[in-house]
Amino acid sequence: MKGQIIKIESTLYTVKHHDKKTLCVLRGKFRKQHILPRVGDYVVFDEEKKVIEEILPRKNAFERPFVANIDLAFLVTSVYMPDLVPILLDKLLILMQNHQVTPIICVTKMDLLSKEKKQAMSSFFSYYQKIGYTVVYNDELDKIKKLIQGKTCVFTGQTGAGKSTLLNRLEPKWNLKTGEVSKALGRGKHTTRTVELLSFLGGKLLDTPGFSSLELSLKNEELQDAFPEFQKINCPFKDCTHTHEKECLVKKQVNLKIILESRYQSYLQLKEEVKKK
Ligand SMILES: Nc1nc2c(ncn2[C@@H]2O[C@H](COP(=O)(O)OP(=O)(O)OP(=O)(O)O)[C@@H](O)[C@H]2O)c(=O)[nH]1
Ligand SMILES: [Mg+2]
Ligand SMILES: [Zn+2]
Repeated sequence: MKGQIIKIESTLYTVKHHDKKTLCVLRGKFRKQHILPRVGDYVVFDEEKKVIEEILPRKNAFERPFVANIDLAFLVTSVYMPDLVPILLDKLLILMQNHQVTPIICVTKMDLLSKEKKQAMSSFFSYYQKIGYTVVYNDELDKIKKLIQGKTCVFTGQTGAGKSTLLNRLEPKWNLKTGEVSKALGRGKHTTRTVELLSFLGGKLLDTPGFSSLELSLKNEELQDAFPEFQKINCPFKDCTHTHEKECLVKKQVNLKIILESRYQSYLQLKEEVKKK
């Protein structure tokens, strides 16, 4: 029988087949082969013996959190407490694209900003919309529900950004634990620890303790593709790195504020990281 792993607790795997959940263990061969099933994995399992026999081919896989077969990632991005970190957002966008996951930028805590700051943030995020990303605000529940339908989705982002809070708003019965930011940050711990897929609107949702951008190991060529707004620009020098070149049109657009300064800074920082490797 085929099912999807929706939860892992030490050596126990919850496998879901239609609406039925079976608590399974692994067949010994997995440990020998050093392959471990992840949440999101589609598996063949023996319903009577309650053993997982086989892992089916994956669309994608992540190490932290340890998940597979993700379609959509909500990059939950807080504008205040915790503050916005543009490079973190840019890195997550690239990480998701590299794993064939569609990223959705989901903005939280706009209600905590003054009118001026709110305007500045809105224009920051409309830049991302302009270059082709989907942006939603965490009060746009209907829009978010439409995006989720039929997909396996993850909610990721800084600790305290409001992932669990948003999930609870989508489905109050989940009653996920949410944290006081100051405490959560002070302890340096996440409120969300276990990884579990929750069924919702024919889709599945995953509240995570945050994705690790450590998994982002880019090659130089990939970096050029990672910033869609740079790709359209034809610098006079064919292999322009958009760094030291005098005639660089990307730099020109940064100066003219057509390209967002923080996007260019992210690019430069990632370029340095690529070089170091
Ligand atoms: N004012 C305001 N507070 C919010 C909003 N979203 C979340 N919060 C608060 O922010 C705090 C942290 O929210 P959580 O949902 O626990 O954050 P999380 O992203 O799940 O954090 P971890 O599980 O630690 O990764 C809670 O006190 C929430 O009430 C928002 O849009 N506006
Ligand atoms: Mg949480
Ligand atoms: Zn250039």
